[in-house]
Amino acid sequence: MATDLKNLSVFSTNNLPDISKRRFAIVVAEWNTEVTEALFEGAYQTLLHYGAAAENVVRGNVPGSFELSLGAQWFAQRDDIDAVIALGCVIQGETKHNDYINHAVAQGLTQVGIKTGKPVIFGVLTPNNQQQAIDRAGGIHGNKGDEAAMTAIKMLGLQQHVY
Ligand code: DLZ
Repeated sequence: MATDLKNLSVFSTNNLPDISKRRFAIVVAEWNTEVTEALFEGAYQTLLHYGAAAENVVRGNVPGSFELSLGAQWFAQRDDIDAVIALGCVIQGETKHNDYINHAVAQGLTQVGIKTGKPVIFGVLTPNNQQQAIDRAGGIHGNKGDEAAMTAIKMLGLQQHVY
């Protein structure tokens, strides 16, 4: 028997919240800047497109993706920041460094979100090569920076619904 949804309080992420007064931090890794700058541009323009005020978006660079977690934490701890978007690109090399960095930053960002109770978005590309990265930073597979910003907006909507 199908569940009767009429009396259920359902939050759909199709209902985007008003973000005109919300404050965002975008943390950007400086490795593979051709890619991370495109991710930043996508994230920033998406926030503006959906109503964020330019003065409510701050940016902080970190040396590499491994440093995204701490950079994200410093912003997320600020009372005046509602959501953090972390952007990086870790390209697979001859060694396993990428695995270590990817796992560390995924876990680190997860912890920052849980610890601060704020949306902390994983906008890190983990491609096998440069072309795969370019394809996902404004290329044939879209721009994952846009998606990261949309995810932040949707999580703020859910947070508003829950609280
Ligand atoms: C060391 C390193 C390497 C080899 N590759 C990348 C990469 O592809 N993408 C990236 O964002 N960062 C890389 N890094 C730097 C590390 O993230 C980190 O900055 C250093 O290990 C110092 O902690």
